[in-house]
Amino acid sequence: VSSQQTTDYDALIVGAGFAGMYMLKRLRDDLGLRVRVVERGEGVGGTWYWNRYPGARCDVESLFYSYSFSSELQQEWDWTERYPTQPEILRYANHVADRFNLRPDIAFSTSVNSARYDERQDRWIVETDDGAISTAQYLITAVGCLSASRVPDFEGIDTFQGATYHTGEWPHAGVDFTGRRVAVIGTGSSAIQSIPEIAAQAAQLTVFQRTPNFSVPAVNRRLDPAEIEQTKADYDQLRQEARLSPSGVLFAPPIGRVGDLSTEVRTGEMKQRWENGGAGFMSAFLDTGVDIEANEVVAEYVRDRIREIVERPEVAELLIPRDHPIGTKRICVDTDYYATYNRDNVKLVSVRETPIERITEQGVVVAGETYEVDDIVFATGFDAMTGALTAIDIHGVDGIILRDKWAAGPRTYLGIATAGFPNLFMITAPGSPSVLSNMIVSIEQHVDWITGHIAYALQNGVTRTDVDPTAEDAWVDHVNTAAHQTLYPTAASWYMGANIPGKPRIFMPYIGGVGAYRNLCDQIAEDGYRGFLLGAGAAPKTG
Ligand code: NA7
Repeated sequence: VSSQQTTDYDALIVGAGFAGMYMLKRLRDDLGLRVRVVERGEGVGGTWYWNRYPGARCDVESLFYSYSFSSELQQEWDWTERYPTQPEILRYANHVADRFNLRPDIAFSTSVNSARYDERQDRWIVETDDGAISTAQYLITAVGCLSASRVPDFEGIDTFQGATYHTGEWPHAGVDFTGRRVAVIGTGSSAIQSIPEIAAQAAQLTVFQRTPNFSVPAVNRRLDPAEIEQTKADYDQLRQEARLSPSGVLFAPPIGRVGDLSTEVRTGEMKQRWENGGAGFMSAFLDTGVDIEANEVVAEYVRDRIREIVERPEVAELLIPRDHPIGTKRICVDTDYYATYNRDNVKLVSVRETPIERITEQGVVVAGETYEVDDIVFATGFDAMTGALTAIDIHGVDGIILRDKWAAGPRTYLGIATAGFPNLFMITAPGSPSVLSNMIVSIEQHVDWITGHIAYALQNGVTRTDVDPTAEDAWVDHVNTAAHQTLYPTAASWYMGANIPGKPRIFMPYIGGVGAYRNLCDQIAEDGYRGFLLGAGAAPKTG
């Protein structure tokens, strides 16, 4: 450290996606702090910067998958489609960066290698991959929940002669699959969005499916100007309702418990929601997430639609999900996914009983048979929620490293802070409801709350804020108890860490809902940040 020129900040933020950008704005413009953002990409946008695969689109409606903090911003921006495409969301992120003059405070193409808490100074010492060292009183991670992309270590993967892609690290120039034989491995949300588009272009598409997923139609469309105008007129109220809702999205409310409703009423409700499109299908009934029989009624409705859409019965049977209750893996929202299997150039290979053996120069080997392809698309997901955090060497007090502290599963207080790592705030960490919600609603809540916490510390001479381990234990228990009152932990999902071999199986997000969570966080703030150990001592270094 001594030989290096160091730069001192009040706060250093990791990541310039929607969380990092808004965090920068609040700390810089509202608290007047000296803030630096470090971003590994060449531009802003986070998830929407990296995930440029064909068909990439948000599953939350555009009018609500957007910031609410600025009335001018939400009034002046015009979304074009019900569900925004990746390019449109990225344009929006860039617009926000320009409009609020965020770029001068972001170091692009730079990654954080390590962060070490200096207990004498109550400051973080942060080392980036350009060799620079910075110090900051506060370290705030805005690294995203699905940002550490993962390709399984298939044997022979390096011998493949064709091109390989991961959906989460898609080339910026795009990929032209015209005339090519393409393999897609995986059938999660990214695969379900890209498969119809790749199939329309490629000579031949082979999909390797381990676990079938439930998907509902998006029923995407151009937005009607009158609809945009109406929403804009009502924005203040609608945003507030979204903030206090369970998921940050304004779905039509459930009509009752499955068991209390006649078959006719249930089917009518599901049909209407299916035809309307989107994830609101999952909110038809009160008990789908907690009662397996109720869940089966909804699951069976979707299975029937798959049987209806897919012409070849043996293919339909392979596509029908039976391994997990519907909704316990994030529901996929698609455009023509199931119908794509009616195309002559699309083949579905189940790798459930016979896993992918290896990859050779020519292609993918399953049950002794080689599927020859020119390109392989890995739609194999992410080391979700913890991967991007544990990739950084974060050293807290007494030499503890975050990765080691979380070896048996992540532990946080409110999904925002973790004991032994003072002055570290994590936006949408495990233990927060974020990934079960409209991300932007959760991000704004976290950022506002962290801003309030830092303002409180500044006003009260607090230089060090750590989590009381007792409060953390209680929160971890609460998150766990809440999850186990539902069907969610029964699925081998990335919420459970189940997609990464060896990762502890713990339900990571908080299932209590964003509205209830917000109220709880507000109450904790009002109680003087109950559950935090607030200390004064070391003198602030900047100023
Ligand atoms: P997901 O949802 O984690 O999907 C990854 C897919 O890759 C899933 O179908 C996996 O099957 C499959 N996979 C992973 N490893 C293998 C191996 N070894 N062999 C075969 N198949 C494999 O990631 P996405 O990018 O699609 O979506 C992530 C989130 O982004 C999504 O939930 C939305 O919130 C947005 P598995 O189910 O594990 O058997």
